[in-house]
Amino acid sequence: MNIVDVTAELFTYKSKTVRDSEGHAHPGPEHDATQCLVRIIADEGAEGYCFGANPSVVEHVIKPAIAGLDAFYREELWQRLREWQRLHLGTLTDRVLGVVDMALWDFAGRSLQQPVYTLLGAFRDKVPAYASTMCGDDLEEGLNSPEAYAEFALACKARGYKAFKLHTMMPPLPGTPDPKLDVACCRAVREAVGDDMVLMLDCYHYYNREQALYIGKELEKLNFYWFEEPMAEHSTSSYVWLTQQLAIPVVGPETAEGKMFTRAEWIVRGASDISRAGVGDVGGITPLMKVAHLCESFGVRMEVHGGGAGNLHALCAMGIPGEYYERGLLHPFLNYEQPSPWLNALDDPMDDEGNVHVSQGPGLGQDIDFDYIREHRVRPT
Ligand code: XYH
Ligand code: MG
Repeated sequence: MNIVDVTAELFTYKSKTVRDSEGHAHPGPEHDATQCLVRIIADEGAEGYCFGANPSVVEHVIKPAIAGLDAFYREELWQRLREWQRLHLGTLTDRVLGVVDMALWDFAGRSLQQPVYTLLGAFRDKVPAYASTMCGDDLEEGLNSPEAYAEFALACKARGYKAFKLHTMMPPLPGTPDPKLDVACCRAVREAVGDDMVLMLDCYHYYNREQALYIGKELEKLNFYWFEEPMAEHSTSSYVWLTQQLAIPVVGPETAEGKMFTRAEWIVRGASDISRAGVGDVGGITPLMKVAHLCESFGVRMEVHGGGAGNLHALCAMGIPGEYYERGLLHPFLNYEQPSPWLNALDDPMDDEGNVHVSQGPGLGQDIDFDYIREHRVRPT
């Protein structure tokens, strides 16, 4: 089935999530936002979908690169786009590449009437989730103190989560970054939820080695399960040093560019105990499975970064499981159980036991509200 068109439909929706100057998400006033539906269309009418990217990169980079090629040849298409990234890095980011790759997986599943995780080679159909908080804030009643984190952790435990990851308070918040405040939040959560809840910390990303070591040692006293991204991930040697100093598993890289190549180097150098990757970091399901198989070959665990249908399908096809599904980002002010306006159902429904169930629908299994998208489409001027 040859690709005859790749389209990008931009549409508006109401959002209550805002970004701070560093790009971290927080609850905020309702405002107009846009989302993009990428559609891959083949010559026999079959289609595949994924949300993200933007009309310009689809029109000027993606479509010229893959139109006319066989939509089932995902490895050929992914390698071709990966090579195009070298001189299109400003537009063809790994996040955009991921959207195209996931649309191709969705295409295959819809064409064959199979969920993507079964095409990958199913291993399980549900995954334990951890509650992944938004970064801290200074909102009244928000995630603004150690006590607030403790209260929110109790609410997540009551919802059914068996694990809870703090993203703590960090710049541009006044008085941050503060290693002692990070530790105080972690201690308050541990004291509130007791010893049986699995806890992780994902703190400010640019501490120095001394600060990271201090936090890591305190987390060991609190029996935290992993310690994530405390320093700049471009300093691999700092992570090698930290990983050698700590008993608590160090997790990474999450945001360091370089796809499975970077993950391979981190494993060989012992820069972390648990590897990390998500469809947005490495360019889709295709490379995420390459990372999973790389980790399996080295006996290294890999935790998947971020939620969403693509990450969930990959998690359901891993022989060495990424242990958890990152469900979030959560905040006391936001109702995560409410699907996005363009979906009729959540991609990641969670039962009372804290397990997220992958869709049995074809492809990525997203229950897309095409009427909503049509009614809210941004007309090209
Ligand atoms: O730092 O705001 C951020 C990222 O968006 C972060 O929360 C990311 O999801 C993450 O670190 N997950 O583990
Ligand atoms: Mg992280």
